[in-house]
Amino acid sequence: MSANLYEIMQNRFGDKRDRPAIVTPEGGLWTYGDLDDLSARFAGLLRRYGVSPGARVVMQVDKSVGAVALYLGALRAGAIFIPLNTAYTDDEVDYFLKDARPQIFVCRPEGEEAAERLAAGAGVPFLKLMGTTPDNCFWAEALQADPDPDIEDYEEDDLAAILYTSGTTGKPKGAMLSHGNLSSNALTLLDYWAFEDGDVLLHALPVFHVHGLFVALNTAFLNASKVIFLEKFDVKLIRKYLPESTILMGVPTFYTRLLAEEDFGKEDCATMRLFISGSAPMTAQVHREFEDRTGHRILERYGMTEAGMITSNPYDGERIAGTVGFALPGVDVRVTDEEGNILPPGKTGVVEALGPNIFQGYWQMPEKTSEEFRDDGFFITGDVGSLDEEGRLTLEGRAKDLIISGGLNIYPKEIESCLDAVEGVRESAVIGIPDADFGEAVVAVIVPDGEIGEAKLKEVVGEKLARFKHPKIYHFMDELPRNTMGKVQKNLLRKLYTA
Ligand code: MLC
Ligand code: AMP
Repeated sequence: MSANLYEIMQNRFGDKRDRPAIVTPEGGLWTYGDLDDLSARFAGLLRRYGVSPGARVVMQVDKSVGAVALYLGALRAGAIFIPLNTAYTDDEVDYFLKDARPQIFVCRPEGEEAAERLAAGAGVPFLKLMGTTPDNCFWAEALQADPDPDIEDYEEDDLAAILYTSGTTGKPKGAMLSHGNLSSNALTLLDYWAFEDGDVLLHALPVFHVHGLFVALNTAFLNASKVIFLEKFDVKLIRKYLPESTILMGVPTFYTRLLAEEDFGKEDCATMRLFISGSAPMTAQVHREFEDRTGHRILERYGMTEAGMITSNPYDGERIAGTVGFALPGVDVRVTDEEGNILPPGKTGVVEALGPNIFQGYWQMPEKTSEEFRDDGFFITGDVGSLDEEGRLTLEGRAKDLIISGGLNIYPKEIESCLDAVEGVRESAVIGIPDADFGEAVVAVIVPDGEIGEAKLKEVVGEKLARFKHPKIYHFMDELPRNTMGKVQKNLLRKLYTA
């Protein structure tokens, strides 16, 4: 059998084609048969536009069933699917298009003008527009196209997707994920989280990241589950649909926002089997309060763009707040010191992982790739933590300078480079401070060099960087605190501005 993820899915939902695959609050219903048909039409269309195996398909569109079917169509055609956050600015998209060199770029209708310029500049042969309904767009074109049932015959190592992730230095890197990476991880999670017939997934995450696309959708489709598909997280809609669902996957902000509803509690969760949290740390207090209010203990797991899911609290065993659980079956996790020596239980160091889930390297960056792997194949995650005697992992920080806000990664270096280039800024430091809603909030500390005001900084940042990366607060200082090595002491800044 082919290792193409789509073929594995099709084999699992093949005799359940009448089952609902996706339902929407607007009354939309797509069965597994409908989704199979629509993805075959997208596959045919992609092939018609010259998407041969290994060609890239970049998609930057709002969440919709069309977007999901395009993802599945790309898998079928053997394309490398590259979803982009809709918050990315033209500058950011320009970089991704030039780096990925796709055969086709599918974008939102509102972005047509800029997209035409960007696609032309990057030499992208085809630009297509896709909205959130099948009217008058690439989705409509797919509906009129003939279905192409062929599924590219692939090996496990063949690429399925590239997901861009920013870095502590320089430009974003494209993490290459293979069909085997995605299928092994999703099949493991199905088992580990005890998916069962009749499970209904409430889906409110974006579909351009590992969490919403691969963890949530791949597991649901492999289980032939119904997905209640919300355009985005909306606490009212979540409460409306929880009583029809059995599983929710979310970032910690989902849970703090639910808890902020005074009357949220057991009644909302009567049909629920499992609440899963990840992408950012969840505090023990939120864990406790959620359990007190609903009777459900949230299952926290840990993952990464480059690795999919790495560890998880157990389904049946004890779920401990503050730990991210055990290495998933088939995955090895260890903790090492700076030289790469393996540390014993209880000692804190960098978390490393090895397994069929670990990515194939960064797109066209062999040197960056080799920097992040040990000689024996372990991937250096950049997260800091410790294992206990039983093998439970507790994350204690990050070796990388990274802020996680509402489950989205923000690399301070990227914002600092943008701010430092503004006339009137001598230098800047960007830090994350605790935030009740987003977990961490971005704060910029500016050392002026002449006249510079917040308005100008906001204008420049607004042009260059996606909105979620924008500093929520600007502070001005005469000088940044530095240690004897000349390194900015961000811990001091965090203490100062948290206070
Ligand atoms: C939105 N904003 C954010 C933000 N999301 N700012 C910082 N961090 C975020 N995550 C901005 C908006 O642009 C807006 O700006 C303002 O904050 C308020 O927006 P909102 O309406 O309150 O936000 P909302 O649309 O409700 O989104 C919040 C959210 C969303 C938490 C629901 O960000 C979300 O769905 N996050 C999940 C991200 C995710 O999927 N992460 C997984 C990555 S994979 P303004 O200026 O207009 O007011 C991964 C691996 C793993 O990490 O382990 O899973
Ligand atoms: P990304 O690069 O967007 O895939 O984000 C991955 C990062 O999110 C990891 O390297 C961790 O730092 C963080 N992360 C994911 N899950 C958790 C979790 N449960 N607790 C703490 N941090 C997490």
